[in-house]
Amino acid sequence: MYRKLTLIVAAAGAVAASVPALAQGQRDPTQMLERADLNGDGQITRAEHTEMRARMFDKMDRNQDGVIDKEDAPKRRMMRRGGDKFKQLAEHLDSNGDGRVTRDEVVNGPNILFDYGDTDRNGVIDQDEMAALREAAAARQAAR
Ligand SMILES: [Ca+2]
Ligand SMILES: [Ca+2]
Ligand SMILES: [Ca+2]
Repeated sequence: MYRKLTLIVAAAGAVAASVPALAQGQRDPTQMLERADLNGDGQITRAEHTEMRARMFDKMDRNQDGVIDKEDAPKRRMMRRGGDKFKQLAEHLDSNGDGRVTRDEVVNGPNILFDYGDTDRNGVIDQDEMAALREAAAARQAAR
């Protein structure tokens, strides 16, 4: 019984990990970073992080015109929660606040999370740095 439950929990975790951060509305930034480890070597390079942001942009830019704006938002009556999350993320990404998020803004914009995590500034977030980030995120959650 217990064993079975553990299996189900593990399976649910695997599914959650494959769902894009946007759909999940993930609040823990380290999970977003972990997903950026595209070659699965446990380290996130700046290139991998940039690639992840490009993929995220392409997912959000539904009509593929190179700009995320309200036309790309999910239809409200279809997925209300998804729409709100889309708005939040779009606002967060819109660095100059003009209501439009260009691909350039997302892919080449300031990399605050990466810079914050890469404490020794070598262009790679290694497992130690990731662990430190995770601890910081957990501490923030606990303080809430
Ligand atoms: Ca990697
Ligand atoms: Ca668009
Ligand atoms: Ca580093």
